Order: sequence, then structure tokens, then C-alpha cells
Amino acid sequence: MARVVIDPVTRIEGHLRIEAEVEGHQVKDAWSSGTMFRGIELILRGRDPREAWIWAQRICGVCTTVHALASVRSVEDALGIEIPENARLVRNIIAATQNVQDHIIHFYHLHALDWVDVTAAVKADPAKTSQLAQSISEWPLSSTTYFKGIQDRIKTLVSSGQLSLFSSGDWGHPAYQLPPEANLMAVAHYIEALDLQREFVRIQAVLGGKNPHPQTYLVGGMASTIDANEPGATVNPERIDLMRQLVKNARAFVQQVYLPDVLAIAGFYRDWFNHGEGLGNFMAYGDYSSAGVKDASNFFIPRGIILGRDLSKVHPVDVSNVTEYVTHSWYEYSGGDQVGKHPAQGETKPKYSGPKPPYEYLKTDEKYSWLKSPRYDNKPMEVGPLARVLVAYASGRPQVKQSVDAVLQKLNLPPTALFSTMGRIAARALEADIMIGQLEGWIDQLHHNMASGNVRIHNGEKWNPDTWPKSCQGFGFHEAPRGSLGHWIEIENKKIVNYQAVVPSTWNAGPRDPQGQRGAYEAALQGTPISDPERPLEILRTVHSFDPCLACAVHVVNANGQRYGARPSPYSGIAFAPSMG
Ligand code: NFE
Ligand code: MG
Repeated sequence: MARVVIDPVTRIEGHLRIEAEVEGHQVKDAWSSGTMFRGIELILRGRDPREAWIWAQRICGVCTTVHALASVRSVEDALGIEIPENARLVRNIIAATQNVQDHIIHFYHLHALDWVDVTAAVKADPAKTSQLAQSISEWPLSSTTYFKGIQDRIKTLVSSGQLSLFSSGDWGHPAYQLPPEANLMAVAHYIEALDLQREFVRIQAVLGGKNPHPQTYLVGGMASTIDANEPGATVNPERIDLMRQLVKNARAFVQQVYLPDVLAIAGFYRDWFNHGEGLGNFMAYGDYSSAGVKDASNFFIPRGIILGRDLSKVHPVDVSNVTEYVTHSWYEYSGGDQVGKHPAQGETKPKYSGPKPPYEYLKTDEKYSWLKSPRYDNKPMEVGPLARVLVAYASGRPQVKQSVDAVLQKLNLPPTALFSTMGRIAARALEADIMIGQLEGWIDQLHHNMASGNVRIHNGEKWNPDTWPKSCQGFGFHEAPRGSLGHWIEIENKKIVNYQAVVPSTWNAGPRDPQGQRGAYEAALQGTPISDPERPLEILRTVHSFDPCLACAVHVVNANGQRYGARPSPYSGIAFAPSMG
């Protein structure tokens, strides 16, 4: 039995370490560890709840904005504030834009190179690449000359010996199975996606002033202005046109490039519908309301739980069943480390007890992560695009059923194939397509409201803290790109006394609980085939399929700037770890 360590895992946000026991070319067991402490929840204590979102939004620079939304919602829940329709629409548009942009970046820039061998693209025949591209899509950038131009750029990179952003990949690894032409096509789309995502996210600059981290949130609504006759308004006819155009371009890209690429890659890697299954429990808080966040029945993304891979039943979600354990996490709880605490009573008391660097392995039978272990009704849950798509599918949502069935039919696979590494990738692409279709509708509604003079966007009734109860608690949620996000706030004497965020990547990347139940990454890695233990590319495939964000998951480097656990990597992929968190 060999222990394989990947630290840091790259092409993610934040600091993740995976230890895996490999025997007979298969992962027997795995441990997921967040290796950096952060402490935004502590920074929030004692502050005015109306400014919590500004701080909370900085939990992450990748799923930018999602923590602002969950935060304002937690305060609105605590104070009983209803927001105007326009605020709901603007929030939906910002969030859906984030979701789609995040999914595109994830597939092309963070994940594709686990499947696409950039260096093999130099062997492709540009004419055959053109044929391949035209056989799967109408996308216009598909001529022989176009692909030849891309190939010449890659050849220049490869022959210079400096692969730039493609350096230190596992090029030539036996697990790469695409023909050279598919590699060339995918590299071309990797480059196109860089431009596309940058353009598309201008919607956030329109509605939020900037990206990342839009600045127009307010407890009670938004600070964006709507005025059909005002060139300086956030929303005016010109801005509506711009947003529509940006959505149209992105929609074409998602439908003619992203989805066909996912289908093509899935077709070459059918095996990966059999690997990376994981827990079989899935949860979605649901989101994107058409009538307020209190009643989940109006959510565009439905709420629900699927247990034990049973798609015949969708269980309700009651957030009072959420707890977090620290049995295997570098924290201590008053009352002992074996008990679970509901986030409303949650504590953030860091206590590192792992090995002093440099070290070889973590003490995985003790505490081994800065992430806590969230559980629902004491069960581990997978969250994210796959969970959302499965909940919607099992709930019988027609559009989702139709899209999922079409993909399964094309690939000749049963629904159970979705419980896999490739299932996560397919679900994310389907979700991007579904979300972008919905975006147009929300922009239309905003346009309609503007045209009919309905411009109210903020409810200021409870703005004055003198109107607040002496103490209150609230829960704010969002379906962030990586899954169900919850913020719990406790307000006393107009100040925050406790704040807890339980985020998607904590659900997925968290360690074992006191019962020894694995987190979602840990469970998904069991049984992963490993062709070369020195280069465990296959582990990255499954871990990356969750789109890890450890910055979110462990919500400020400690005061000494000390990093626990990080050491020179015995194995890492491509260095792309923007430390914006
Ligand atoms: Ni930093 Fe995030 C998302 C949140 S974490 S990326 O999506 O919340 O998983
Ligand atoms: Mg937390």
C-alpha cells in the first residue's frame, strides 16, 4: 500500500491537500484536508449587521458575490424584511451570471486539462479538427485555417520549452485518451473561453459596479438605480440592451461550444461515468425565487434531498437538521469535540494539533483539516450542480428532465450514470445552459418594470437600528456555483454576536465525522483507478469534478502569516491558484 500526497492541489481556489492510499492501481481510501486557517466569521463579530455582506463577500474571489447575497439574506431573515421585486430580479441576474461564468471557467480553465493533453494538439491535422468541430456544432470558428493558427501558437510554445500557463502538466500521461484533433479543438475553446467569460461578467459591472465583488448590495434590497430616462442610472434602456447582448453571446457559446465539448469529451471518457460516485446523498437548498425566499415552492432551482441514490423520492430540507462536527478538524468546541453543533450555536475556536512542518503525512486518524464536517441529520451530503440537477430531475421539473434525458440518450446511458465524476461535469454544463435561458427572462422583467415606472428597489423600513428587536437570529442561503451555501447570524444590541458560514466546499471537501463517515471528496475517491502512482492524474479528475474552493470552505491567514501543513508539492498540476480569497 502506497500513500500518495497531492499538496497543493492546483487549478482550484484555496489550499487543499489530498492523501490517498493506493493499492493495485486503485485508491483504497482517501483524506481531504484544508491546509490554511481563515477567520472571516471572527472578523464579523461586533460589527453592524448592515455591513456584514461587505466583509463576508471577501470570503472568496472565485464564487465572488455569493457570500454578499447569503449575508444580506441572513440579516433580512433576522429582521423580517421583504425586498422589492426589482431587488430580487437584480440579485437573480447577478447570481445567475456568476453561476454561468463560474461553470465556464471551471470546465475550460480549471478542469479541461485533466482530460485534454495540450502537447498532443501539435500532432493534430487541422483539416480533420475542422471536420470534427463542424460535426458536433454550428459554432463559426471552425475552419482549417483557424485551427492551424491555434496549433501554430501551441507549437511555438512547446518548441520554446516554456509552456507558460500550460507548464508542469502531466502531458503524455497514459490516462489521456482524446485523439489529437479533439485536443486541438479543446485548446482552441480554452482560449476562446478566456475572452468570453471576461466579456459576459460585465453584467456584474453593470448591475454591481464591479467584478469581482459587486458593490450594490444593501440589506433590504439593492443600491442599483432604475430609470428609463437617466443615462447615469444602473438600469436604463442602453444597459438593458448591453446585458441582453452579453447574455446572447454567452448563450451561443454555452450551446455551441461548452455543451458539445462536454458531450464530446464524455464520449471519449465513458469509463468516467463509472468512477467517482461518492456519497449518493445530495442536497440543494434551492434558489432563484419568483416571489420571495420564504416559500421554496416558487424557486427556479428546487429545494430537496436525495438519499442513497434513490431518484424516486425527494425529501424535504429542514435547515434545523444541519450540524457541524470538529472531531477531525483543527478546532475545539465547548462541550467536547464529538458533538455536532447547529450553525446558529456554532463556534470558531481554532486549535492546530497537526504535525509541525516539514512533515510527511497528516495524522489522519486524529484531526487533519481546517474544514469542519457539516452533516444533515447526521448524514454527509454532496452539494453542487449535480445535486441540483438530480433534485430537479427527481422533482419532475420538465426542462431539467428534458435536458438530462437528451444527454443520457445521446450517450446511451442510464440516469444512474450521473452518480459519477463525468456526471458532475455534465450536470454543470446542463445547469449553465438552463440558467442562461432563465437570465433572459429576468432581464425582460426588469425591462418591463422600468418601462412601466415600477422602479422601487430598496425597502428601508428597518434601516434604522432603533426599530430592531434587542436580539434576533437569521438564516441566509444561496445556491452558489459549488452548491448550497448557508449564513447564520445572531444580532444583539444592534451588533453581530455570532456569524457562521457553512459553505458548499465545506460540505464536499470536509473530513470524516465522529462516526467515521467520509466527506464527499473522500467517498468519491474510493476505487479511483491509478495508472501511475507517481502521477495520480485520476485523483485530480475526481477532485476537480467538484470544482473545489477551499478559500470559501475555511472562511485571513493568521497574524504571523504562518501556513500550516503546506510544503513543497511532491505532485502538482498546473499552477493556477489565484489567491483572491
Ligand atoms: Ni469560493 Fe463558493 C461557491 C461558496 S465554496 S467558491 O460556489 O460559497 O464552495
Ligand atoms: Mg464556517
